[in-house]
Amino acid sequence: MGIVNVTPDSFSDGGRSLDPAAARATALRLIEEGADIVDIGGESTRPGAAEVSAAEELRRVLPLLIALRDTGVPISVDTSKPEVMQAALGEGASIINDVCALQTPGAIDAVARADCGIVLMHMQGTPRTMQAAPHYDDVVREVADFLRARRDALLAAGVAAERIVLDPGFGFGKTLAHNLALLARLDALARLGQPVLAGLSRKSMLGQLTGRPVDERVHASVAAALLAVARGARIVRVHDVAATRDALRIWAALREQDEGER
Ligand code: HH2
Repeated sequence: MGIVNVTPDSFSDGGRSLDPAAARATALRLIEEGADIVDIGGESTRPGAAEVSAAEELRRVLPLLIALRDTGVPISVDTSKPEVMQAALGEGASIINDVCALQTPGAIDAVARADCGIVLMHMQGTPRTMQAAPHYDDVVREVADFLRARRDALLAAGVAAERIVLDPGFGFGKTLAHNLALLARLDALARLGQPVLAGLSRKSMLGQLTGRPVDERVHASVAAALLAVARGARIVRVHDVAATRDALRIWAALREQDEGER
């Protein structure tokens, strides 16, 4: 899943794709590099980011969604607002990616009757407050319990299980230790029975581990994506599609070799 943030303030690529032509060029490059899904975001979720109205989010997201329709690549829209979900689905979005796991009133209704995929992500707190003092007694169990409950709420609303993807929400109300525990035990989330999505690309945990600024975290991001897939992630949300695909190709070739020898 390649990321295009149509925002002035995203932590790694903010401001780069605000212009519609630049956004389209970025998305087409990601598709060319091998993205199977393009995820469009119109509101930054970084800690302390400014809130954006639904009208402004739609003004940012819809033109790019429409411009990418003829590529045939599934488009995901990263939003927590039911109005944006509904409008995006009306314009052909295939997936709704919600960092609030459809907890906003009206969000489940906005997606339930569409035929879209749904990404449910875990976050402790809100983007404004989430990094203040994240606390868990057992982060893996608590994240798994939350995602299971949200999945069950969707099933109860009539959403087919095949439509639901779960995401631990790396960096969303988590310390480095919490993020590492979740990455190490991604298999526990995969055992809930839904595909798992991992979003680690360029995140601050990689900066904490390498000492590198956000624009120098490509290698760390590729390593993290690879490890996430090796531990059960089925979708990786990344800024650097070509580098990630290359790494995954090598991993897949080795896995086939291992299986052939067994
Ligand atoms: N991370 C970000 C945004 N959306 N969605 C899912 N499902 N999983 C994630 O880990 C995730 C997400 C944050 O990264 P980015 O989009 O690069 O930055 P910003 O939120 O500042 O636009």
